[in-house]
Amino acid sequence: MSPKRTTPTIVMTGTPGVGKSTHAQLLVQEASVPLKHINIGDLVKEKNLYESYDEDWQSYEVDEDKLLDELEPDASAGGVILDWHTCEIFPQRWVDLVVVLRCDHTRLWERLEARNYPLKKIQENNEAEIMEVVLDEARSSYAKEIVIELQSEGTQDLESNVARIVEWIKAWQEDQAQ
Ligand code: DAT
Repeated sequence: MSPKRTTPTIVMTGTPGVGKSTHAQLLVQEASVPLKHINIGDLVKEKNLYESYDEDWQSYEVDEDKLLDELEPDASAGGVILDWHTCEIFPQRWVDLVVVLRCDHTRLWERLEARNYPLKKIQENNEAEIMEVVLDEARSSYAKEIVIELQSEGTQDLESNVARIVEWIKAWQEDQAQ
């Protein structure tokens, strides 16, 4: 049996550029419990949790075993937001909520252009968003009750999404306390 957490582990996922980090940062500020935001991309670079780097795609080939070992203590204890563009790697026993952020693909294209991504990387991500790749992955990896899909077009969405997650955390904690 998994240990009982007193604060949840939340996976914040979605195609690059949908707003995961922006949501996670605001959630850390707004939540009534302490939450640690773990940006997996940054962690992978910081702790050398990769096997190689692809110049063409400007992306790291992650060493998944090393990454999971690194995350285990925090993620199993709870009180963390795991922010990454993929989610199926995280074991179900860690995860209390999966938030899949979505964004209109033309808006996403602009956000990724602003990051100076190579064109093929913008195209690949744009297509992935249209095809709902991350949403499908979340739905096939976790119980459907814990997967929520939220739009992330602008600041109104951001604020209402974060408020909704804050309320979800309170309800989750009440449930756990029973
Ligand atoms: P991700 O972490 O999913 O790669 P991000 O949080 O870095 O994405 O956001 C990419 C850019 O888009 C950044 O400039 C903030 C902006 N953005 C994303 N979602 C937004 C939202 N709901 N409201 C306003 N800006 C948003």
